[in-house]
Amino acid sequence: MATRRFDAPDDAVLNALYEDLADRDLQPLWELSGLLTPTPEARAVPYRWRGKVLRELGERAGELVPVDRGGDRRVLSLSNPGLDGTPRATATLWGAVQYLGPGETAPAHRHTPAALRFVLDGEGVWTLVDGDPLHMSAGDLILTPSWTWHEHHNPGDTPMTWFDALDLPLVAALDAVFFEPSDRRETPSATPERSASERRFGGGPGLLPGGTAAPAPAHSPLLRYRWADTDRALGDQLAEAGSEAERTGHAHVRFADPTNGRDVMPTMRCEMHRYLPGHTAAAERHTGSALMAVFRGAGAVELDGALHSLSPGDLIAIPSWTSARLLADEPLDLFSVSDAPVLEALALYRAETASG
Ligand code: 1HN
Repeated sequence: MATRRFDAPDDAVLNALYEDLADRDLQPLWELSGLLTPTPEARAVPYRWRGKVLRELGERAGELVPVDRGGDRRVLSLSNPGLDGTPRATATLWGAVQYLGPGETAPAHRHTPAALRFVLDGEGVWTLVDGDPLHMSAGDLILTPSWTWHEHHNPGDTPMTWFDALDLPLVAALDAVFFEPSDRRETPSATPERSASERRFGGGPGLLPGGTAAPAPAHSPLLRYRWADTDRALGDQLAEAGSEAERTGHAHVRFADPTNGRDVMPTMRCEMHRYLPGHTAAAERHTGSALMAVFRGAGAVELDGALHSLSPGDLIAIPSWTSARLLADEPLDLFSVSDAPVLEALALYRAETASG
């Protein structure tokens, strides 16, 4: 096909076109660059927040700032240095530490962004999810899915700090944030050792309630995943002669909806990893971003070639397409949360393992 030929236009005439385009809120694509990058170019940077610093600053906030300021939560939000001072850990994930002192309550509210808590240390706080009291103890994962009422109570005499992750930046980008505070102010009257959600859906391996199933929610009906179970699953993988975990020194589990094996919530995948010293798991990169929380052990993570040492309580942001490799000096237990279910649902998930 013949291509039309153009005489070089007069600068003034061309500039007039550009001004008219701008006046009418239009932009010529031929003047735009950097839109279609060969590979993802995340603005968030790979980053580590030190557990020791997070704990100390949480305690100071606990002494100085009442829990009712700022959405009824005493939360220190991770602000990725690549994201212009916004309180986002990555483009899609919010990460934070929350501090609740003895006798304090963070009152009930609900919002469309989904949240989860991973307990790094201590115990004693009860989170009520739609009124169901869930005890929080070290190594537990607690879900507060989208639009569920949730509140935190610390009836004990020791403060508690935990890791919060939310899909808030993603939900905000989709302009789908709704929030509602509750005017109910009650302390739980009974706190059974096992929550209602565990009594129904955590009855034992492979056991689900019989009868006609109620309409399935979009999230896991099991709201607490206990450390004793996670720990046993990781240990069993490593102990099984000839298993991939035993051969590589890297065990991992994915927290799943027990009724269908899907991720715990539509927007977030949760996993627990155990790396043994000398493990042979390769560096990996994938689309979508992740946050990691160091539960126990010591080692380092290499993110796009830069080494960050790891100690308990450290939080790490891994932006999309960042190459990550773990090194363990002693058995290293890492919790991770990512937006992988979103990338998978949209057929945008890609992963690469470094060779050699
Ligand atoms: C929130 O509701 C909680 O309920 C924690 O514990 C962190 C960060 C941003 C927005 C809402 C909670 C949060 C949050």
